[in-house]
Amino acid sequence: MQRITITLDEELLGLIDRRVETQGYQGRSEAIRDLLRNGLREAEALPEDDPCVAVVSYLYDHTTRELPKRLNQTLHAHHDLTRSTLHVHLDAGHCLEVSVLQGPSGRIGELSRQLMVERGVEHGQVQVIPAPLPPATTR
Ligand code: NI
Repeated sequence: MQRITITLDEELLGLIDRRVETQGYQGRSEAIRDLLRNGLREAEALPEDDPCVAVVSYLYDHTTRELPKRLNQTLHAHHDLTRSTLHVHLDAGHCLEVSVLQGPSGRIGELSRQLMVERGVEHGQVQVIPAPLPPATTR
């Protein structure tokens, strides 16, 4: 095993500590390893050429400089993969977006990661569902 250093905000660390307590983990490292394994398994579930649809949801602070613009540009740059996006103005500063994507698993995974790792995105989640692509004439 190797030792690495990661930076987490207090809120996230609090959630991990609560998980350690309630789920009976030996410590933070074990809980984090478990979460990482689950996250990685989900991302690599399908072969990269397999067609799928994905539901990507992310909550963000829209006052983060340029963030709404960057998210929008990312979606436009992949317009062939994006089917629809729902935008909810949650409160004065936060927005929730739910994007439905469709395409080959590898490209869908790449696009969802790109959306979720933007600075200012606080919660990102993706659900990938195997599904055939629609016939070319209807796309
Ligand atoms: Ni909004």
